[in-house]
Amino acid sequence: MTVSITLVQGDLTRQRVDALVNAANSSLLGGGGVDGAIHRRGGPEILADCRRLRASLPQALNSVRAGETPIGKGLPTGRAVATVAGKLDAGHVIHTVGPVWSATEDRSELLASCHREALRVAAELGARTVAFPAISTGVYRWPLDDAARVAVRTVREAADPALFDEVRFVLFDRAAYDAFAEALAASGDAT
Ligand code: AR6
Repeated sequence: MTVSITLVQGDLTRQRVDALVNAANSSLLGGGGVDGAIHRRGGPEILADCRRLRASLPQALNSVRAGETPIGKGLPTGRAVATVAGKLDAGHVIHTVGPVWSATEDRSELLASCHREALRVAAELGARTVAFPAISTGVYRWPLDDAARVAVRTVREAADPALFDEVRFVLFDRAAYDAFAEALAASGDAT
């Protein structure tokens, strides 16, 4: 049994789910893309909670892992933390920091880690429906097809169907939707 993975073309900030995943940056203070949209629609409560979290990041993360950005410089790439969801139709926002695409270095393990960590935090919160954007495929320039393969494979491997009813990828445009649809079909064939 694998978790139910669904695809929607649309706006992540309009989803009614237990938890929404934000493609944030290490500062946790907002930015463009889906991050900007979440803060705009969700209102100032989310940013206030992000500021509180920033101030307590070592405790919030429990531990720092070898090789990670030292705490004090924000949330390390590949990790995830949860805040309130403000005015959004969601129970929580889980902020994760995707890797910037590199043509010379394979950072796919960090992209996979974003999905695993977001799911781990969601499970801790008891969130059974979780919506993800296509992390790293905007400002961070990760090619859609490859990002889709990593995201779908990781969710299939990491999401325990006993803990989650649905993991939804919310894709902003047709190209992103098609890339995820292809990755999902291919991963289904493989299992
Ligand atoms: N709903 C769903 N998907 C969206 C939405 C939306 N409302 N808006 C954009 N996307 P990006 P990244 C798609 O740039 O690449 C921010 O400034 C978008 O088309 O949001 O991980 C942060 O603060 C793309 O497919 O995130 C960081 O600094 C995907 O969401 C940086 O960008 C991700 O694009 C993170 O870059």
